[in-house]
Amino acid sequence: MKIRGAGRIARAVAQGLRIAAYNYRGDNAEDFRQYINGIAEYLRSTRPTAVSLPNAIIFILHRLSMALSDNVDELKEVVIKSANEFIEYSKKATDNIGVIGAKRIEDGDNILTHCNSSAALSVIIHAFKEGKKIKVYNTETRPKFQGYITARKLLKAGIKTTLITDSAVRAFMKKIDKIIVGADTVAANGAVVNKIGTSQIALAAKEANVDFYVAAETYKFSPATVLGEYITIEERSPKEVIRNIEVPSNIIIRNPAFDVTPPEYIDAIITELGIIPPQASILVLKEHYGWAIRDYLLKELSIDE
Ligand code: RI2
Repeated sequence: MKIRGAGRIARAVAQGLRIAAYNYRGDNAEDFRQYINGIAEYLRSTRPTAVSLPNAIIFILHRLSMALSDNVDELKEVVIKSANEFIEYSKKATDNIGVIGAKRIEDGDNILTHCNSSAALSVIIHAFKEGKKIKVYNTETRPKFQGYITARKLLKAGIKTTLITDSAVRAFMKKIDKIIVGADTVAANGAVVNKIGTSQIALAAKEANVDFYVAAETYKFSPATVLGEYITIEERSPKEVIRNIEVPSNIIIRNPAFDVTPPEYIDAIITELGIIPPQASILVLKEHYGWAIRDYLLKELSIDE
């Protein structure tokens, strides 16, 4: 939790593999491949929900598997270069989402956002920089209160911001013109996994006929879901929920960190390549992750190419 935000987590993982490759001191290519795969597995195990994390890993490992060289220095270079490429792409994608998404924001809009998403903030801040007079309502986002980070960033950008409790969302819905949230994972059917509470906001938005947008880079789309894999929702410590409150010792506390918003509740997904209806997620996956879907399939069926 020291590194928050699905995009930032993915870049941190790419950086981790880059450091690992740089620090490798052996001269055996097979040993190097095993060492990188081991570190990739360890990094993969750190957080279960955001697909940006395994997507950063498979991007780099795929390049490594395509490199036929037996020279360790050359293989190290492949890992370092592809990690750099991923990090650069990721930063640019967040910016591009801002440029594209800002077109959907109108002068005078009241926007609601939840948690702390760089992609969603990119849209809001771009629209504001274009001169659109917007106001933002943002949720506290229990239990980790990432909404305070969002409020600070919005205020720093000069945007008028009102912080509300998560449970106040429906009470404020009449004031809201648009909702923009980020994503940790987008499934093949267009369902979006994001910080807990997102699906309730989407439900309230649907009822009030308020547009609900998701800002997500294409590496937040999950190739494994094409093959029927479920997305694991991270369940975190009850201590995050109770903090300093006295509770009975036999109380049961649940603390899922994310929830699933079905595609019917989402008006559009803003990606760095354009705005798509959630139902078109499968096309993004087939076009940009065809190779990954194939790799997963070959591994699952234990087929040698
Ligand atoms: P960006 C965050 O989860 C939030 O759920 C946020 O909406 C999502 O990642 C996307 O954030 P966490 O990783 O990549 O903080 O848009 O648990 O910054």
